[in-house]
Amino acid sequence: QSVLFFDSGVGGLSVLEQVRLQSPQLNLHYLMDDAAFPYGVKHDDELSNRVLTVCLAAVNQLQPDLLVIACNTASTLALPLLRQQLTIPVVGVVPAIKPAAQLAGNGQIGLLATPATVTRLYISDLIQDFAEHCKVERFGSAELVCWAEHYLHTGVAPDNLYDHLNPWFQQHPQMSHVVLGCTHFPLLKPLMQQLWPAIHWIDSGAAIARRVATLLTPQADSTGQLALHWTSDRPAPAGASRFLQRLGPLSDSRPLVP
Ligand code: DGN
Repeated sequence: QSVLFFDSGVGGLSVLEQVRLQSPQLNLHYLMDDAAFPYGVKHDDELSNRVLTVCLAAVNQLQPDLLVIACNTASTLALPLLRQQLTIPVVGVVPAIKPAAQLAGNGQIGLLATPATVTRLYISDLIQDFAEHCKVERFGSAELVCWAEHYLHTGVAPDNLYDHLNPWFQQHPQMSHVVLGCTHFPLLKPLMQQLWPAIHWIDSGAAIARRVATLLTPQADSTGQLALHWTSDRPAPAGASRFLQRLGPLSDSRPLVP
């Protein structure tokens, strides 16, 4: 049985990694829409159309049993539309505000996501439903997405990250838990933990892996293949290839034209 993971760039790899750890026998396809990267600054209509077009084409070509939209920006916008159009189950990633609010009690939590995600109505609803008892500070960053992309290629200077985020932490010294509401950001977690050791960082990767495990049961003799696809006419994305090859050999690596 196979799962297709979808994101604009390398971010969804943070979710794929958790699924691989939990269900090593599943066959995993990773698709990055690098031709339309980044998603976090696009208008809603343009983004919904793009996500729908690419996902329908990819499901048609790869025939997965399950689609994981491993992108908060796309999930908080296009999940209902995708579920209408597809017959396979679609799992989305939304910021882990509920668990963070449970852990923080009456305290203060931060939401770090793309500029598009932090302004979504979906987020206000999540906060109203699950985090009314605590204060939620939002920070939308397109820069962090780009740094996460670079992180897999060349590394990132910790100073850049520090200068970008530290004013926010200084403004909100009570903030104890920060939700990584963009799948790119857990890739930077080792660096963030070093820079702000007192903060608890919370993402949705492990929860998505548990959800996937409840929906699919891999065949006992499956070896768990890994494949990489991208939508541009550029060569195979080096950072994503390296990341996946740490998890196992790649059985397939080729562009997918929507
Ligand atoms: N990884 C995406 C997310 O979780 O929102 C953001 C990607 C982007 O293109 N900005």
